[in-house]
Amino acid sequence: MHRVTRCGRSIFLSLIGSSVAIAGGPVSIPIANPGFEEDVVSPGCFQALPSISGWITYDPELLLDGGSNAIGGINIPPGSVFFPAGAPEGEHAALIFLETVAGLGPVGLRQELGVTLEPNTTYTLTVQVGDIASGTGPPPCDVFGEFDLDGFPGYQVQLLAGDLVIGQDDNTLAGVIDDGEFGLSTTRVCIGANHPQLGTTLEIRLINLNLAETPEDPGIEVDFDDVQLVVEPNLDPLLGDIDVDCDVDFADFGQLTLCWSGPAQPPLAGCPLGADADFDNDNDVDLLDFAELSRQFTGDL
Ligand SMILES: [Ca+2]
Ligand SMILES: [Ca+2]
Ligand SMILES: [Ca+2]
Ligand SMILES: [Ca+2]
Repeated sequence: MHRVTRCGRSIFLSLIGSSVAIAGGPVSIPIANPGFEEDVVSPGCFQALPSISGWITYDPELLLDGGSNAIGGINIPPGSVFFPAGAPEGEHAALIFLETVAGLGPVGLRQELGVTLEPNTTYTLTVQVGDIASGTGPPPCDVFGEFDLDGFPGYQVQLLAGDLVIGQDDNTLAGVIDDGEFGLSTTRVCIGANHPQLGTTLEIRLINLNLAETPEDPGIEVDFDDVQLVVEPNLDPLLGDIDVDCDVDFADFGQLTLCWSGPAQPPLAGCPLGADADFDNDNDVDLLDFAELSRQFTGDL
């Protein structure tokens, strides 16, 4: 459950040796080669590449061989047999093509960003994810004949901080996009005041899950384009979120218990981390505040 929290405070992003203040609005985090336009491919063609500019290959099972199993680029003009609507952004997209290693593990692209995870922010990662259609490219890339690219092997789009996945789209577009279509993947991550990965470096991963399909629909390729990451301060307090982690769950009830104080006691004595559990602002934490917290509960029962 990602709901936006906190009131207007200036937040500073460390950006590759400099700082950029974001006092209110969203700010785009720089990404190298975000639309995969830097590696030029002939119009309408696709091409295996040893590497993709700005990105690092993620291949934990060592499945890539540069031929039958490869990363690369694809040039997608409108009317392309592979994606009739053309590229979502520019002319090119990245591809991860795994023809002979189905089911043996994921392969992807990753990029470490020059920024660290900041408190009281929401990150929104968007990526165009493509399910390529079968077809034969135009000359000079028609020498390979027709590729059977029916089906879809699944994907993940991940945002990491310090090597830990803090948010991801785990294949939600599978069954939504069809052969020959791109769809927009959106991952929103609300970061509270005390997230354990604060200060660690952000990273994006784009993954072909390489799930085994059928001989008729082998599902060997996923395409990616137009990667964008936006960060914005959490502006509105989420009532009941005492521990400021962007939800109201049992941890917040635990905090409320610690903050419990009757009228005879100093208000809010014992509250940790400056937590505010006096939701009705009557200078105590009692059953009325407990009832308010119950109304705001967003966690899983
Ligand atoms: Ca592009
Ligand atoms: Ca396909
Ligand atoms: Ca909470
Ligand atoms: Ca109260």
